Parts: sequence; C-alpha cells; structure tokens
Amino acid sequence: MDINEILAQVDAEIRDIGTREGLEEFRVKYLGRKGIVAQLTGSIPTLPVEERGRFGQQVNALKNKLSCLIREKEKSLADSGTKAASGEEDLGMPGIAQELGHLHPVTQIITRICDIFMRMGFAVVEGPEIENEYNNFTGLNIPLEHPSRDVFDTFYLKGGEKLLLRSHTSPVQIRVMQKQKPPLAVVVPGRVYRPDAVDASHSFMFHQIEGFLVDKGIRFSDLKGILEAFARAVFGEEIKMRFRPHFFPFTEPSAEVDISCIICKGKGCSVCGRKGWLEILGSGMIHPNVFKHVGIDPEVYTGFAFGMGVERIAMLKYGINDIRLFFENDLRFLKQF
Ligand code: 2U9
Repeated sequence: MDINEILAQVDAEIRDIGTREGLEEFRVKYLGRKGIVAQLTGSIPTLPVEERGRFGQQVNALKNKLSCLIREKEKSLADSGTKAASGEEDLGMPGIAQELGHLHPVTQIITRICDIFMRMGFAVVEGPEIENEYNNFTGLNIPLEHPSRDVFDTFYLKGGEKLLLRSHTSPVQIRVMQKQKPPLAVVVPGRVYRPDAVDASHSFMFHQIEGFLVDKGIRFSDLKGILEAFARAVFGEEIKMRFRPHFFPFTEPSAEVDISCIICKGKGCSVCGRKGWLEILGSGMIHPNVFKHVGIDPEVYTGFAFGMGVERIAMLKYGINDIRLFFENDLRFLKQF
C-alpha cells in the first residue's frame, strides 16, 4: 500500500462525508483496531531496517492528519446540526406566527348590548366626555344645591367656563333631545368619570350604556318589556326579573332592576350575598322637568330611560370579582375573552 496515495485519497474521501455515521465508518476504516493505520504500523517489522524509520514517520504523519481531518469534520457536522435546529437553514420549518389580537372584553360587551338594542329599533349615539354643567346636571333635573349632585359628582377642568368630565352618559340624551323631536329610541355607550377611590368594585373611570325611548303613550310596561328582552338576551331565557322602587332625579317613578342570581338561580349564594338577586341596572320614566328643559311637552310625550355599568354586567356574566382587571392590561386576563 503506497502511503502517499493514501494521503491523497483521505482528503477527497472525507470531503464527501455528510453524516456522523459516515464519519464513524471512515474513522474505523483508517484508525480502527484493524484499520489501515494499524495494518501499516504492523507491516513495519517486515521492511528492511534502513526503511523502517522513514516509513514509521510517514505512518505517524498519516495518523495525525487523519485525527485532524476527523476533528474538523466532527465540528462542521455539529455546526450544521445546530443551524438546522435554530431554524437558520431549515427552509422547511413553519414561519413564526403573528399572534392575533381581539377586542377588549368591555368593548365586546358594549358591542353585544348595542346589537341587542339595535335589533329592537334603537339607534346608537355617542357624545363628548368633556361636558358642561348644564348637560351633566341642571338639564337632568339635578339643581346646583341639590344633595343628589353628590352621587353624580365628577372631575372639573381648570378654566373660566365650568367644564367637567361627564359622570354619566345622560348628557348625550340631552343633546339628542335638544336637536331631534320624538319619536326617539337611542342607546348611548361611553366612558364616564367619578372621583371614587379605586377598589375591587369602584373605578374613577368606567363605561356606561344608557338608553331612552320617547313617544306618545309610552308607559312603564314598555320599559319592563324592553328591559326583560335585554336581560334575557344577555343572561339567558330562564332568568327572573324584579323592579325595586328607587330614587333618581331624572326619572319618576324610578326603579332598580335585579335578575335572579345566575349562579344559584335565586336560592342564595356568595355571589348574590345570599339574596338570590343581582342588581343589573337603574331605570324609570323620564321626569317631566327633564322634558321641559329640552323643550318637549310632557303633557304630550312620555318616555322611559335606563342606565347600566358595562363592567358590572361583564363581571356578573363572566364571574369576575375585581373591576381593576379590566384596566391593568394583563394579557393573562384579557386573553380569556
Ligand atoms: C335622560 C333622562 C333619564 C338614565 C338612567 C339610571 C337610571 C341608572 C346607573 C346604573 C349603574 C348608572 O352606571 S351606573 O352607576 N344608571 O340607574 N340611568 S335612569 O336616565 C336618564 C338619562 C337621560 C335625559
């Protein structure tokens, strides 16, 4: 076996190897116990004495060269394996998917509730969050020194004109009634502001949906029918409803509306505070003074109005116990809707 031929042949042979298994075969062929290098070494004693030294050096050189080639090949095979694993060169790997977002749960509920009322013939109207005192208070039969102003207290803006952040969406109803004459059926979604300390059930900003319907001959029974259809669409056909007398300055008579507890079906549990009922909204017949403020004759027209907190509806529907979750932008919460 000519050692120079072998030296020339190993370069070409190792270049064509593409797998670890192939490299191992190559190693065994040359450096194995019965491999070519072992055979060459074993042939040394058969050579004439004067050739043995030079031949032995050549065998050693071959051995070193093979070890070097094998080490380099091992490294290059490992590198290409890592690249494939990291996706750098694996063209068959799927791309990195862009995560799809979705609407905020409060926006989803607003859309759903507005849809329910639109199907019953209501229009959806929005209005400004910065309001004047007349639209937020006086026009709604909440006079300047009246104690009921406290309930609807809000944040005031600096400046000469008394501007404020609306504490309910009712000013939009005033704006609508000033511009348009009955018959009117409108729902108003939007942000409202109250100077409340933040806790599990209070926030200085939350969302309301208020609605009103004005025409000749509108009665409390119309209010009951519309609200019952609404509550059944949101909470299910099997719920019961009750109207409790209440006071609001802008409606008379007024009522708070409860549904039978969606958890215990009215038997009493920790969610409904053992009462069996959950308060979902406030309502009533629009006060004659409100009609007078907007130039609608209360002797000719009557109407009902209602209002609800959107976060409260969402909390009841989905069993959420802390309003702050809606505003913290924690994706672990938001992704559930
Ligand atoms: C006009 C006339 C009457 C809107 C109404 C309520 C009752 C009510 C609260 C529910 C929970 C607000 O979010 S909440 O704190 N709202 O109870 N709102 S009647 O009555 C109106 C509105 C506009 C012109």
